[in-house]
Amino acid sequence: MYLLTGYEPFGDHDTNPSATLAETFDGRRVAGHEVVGEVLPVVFADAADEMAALLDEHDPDAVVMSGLAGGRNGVCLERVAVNVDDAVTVPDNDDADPENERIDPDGPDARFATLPVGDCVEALLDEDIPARLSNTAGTHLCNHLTYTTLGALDARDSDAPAGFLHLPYTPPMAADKARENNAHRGGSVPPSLSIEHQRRAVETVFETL
Ligand code: PCA
Repeated sequence: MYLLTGYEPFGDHDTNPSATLAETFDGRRVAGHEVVGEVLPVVFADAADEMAALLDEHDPDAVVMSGLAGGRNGVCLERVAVNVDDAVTVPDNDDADPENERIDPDGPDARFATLPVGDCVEALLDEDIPARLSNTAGTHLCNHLTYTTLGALDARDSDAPAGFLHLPYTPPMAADKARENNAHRGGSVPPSLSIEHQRRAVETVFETL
């Protein structure tokens, strides 16, 4: 089976497209594989344990993690996760606000996604979905989960490809931001991508595998 994770809302967001996608795909078959979709809490202290439980329960053939990265102008396939937690200015949903902390003091500085990220981007572009390979997943929970999940799969000798998909705002979220930014007075509006394009993006990544 293929595991797809998303996140609950966090920060000043009321929704998170990655949660919608995890719920949408849960129980469906894509590219001949059953998909289990799980919505994870945005809590640094729990992320690795929750993922370890999912890996133990499902022994997935692939792990596609997803999350919101407001401001990105397309779907981003993350190439790398670094050994740093820094919430910058957005504490997690338990109010944890790590600053420049190592995720694993004994771990490598970085781990590379094992998803074929370049092939996935090409497949997304072939579907006319705006996408690119990204060289930073930031230092918030999405990076943390990617780093710890790649380590957990390695420790299990798993050859399941794993990686992280960062998603832009949906159009309603971008409209909310535009209102906050006084767009009617010339303030900015962030980029967005419809949930249907985002859904198709996840499907395309699974099909590429
Ligand atoms: N995005 C955050 C954490 C949860 C989410 O959806 C991130 O990019 O780290």
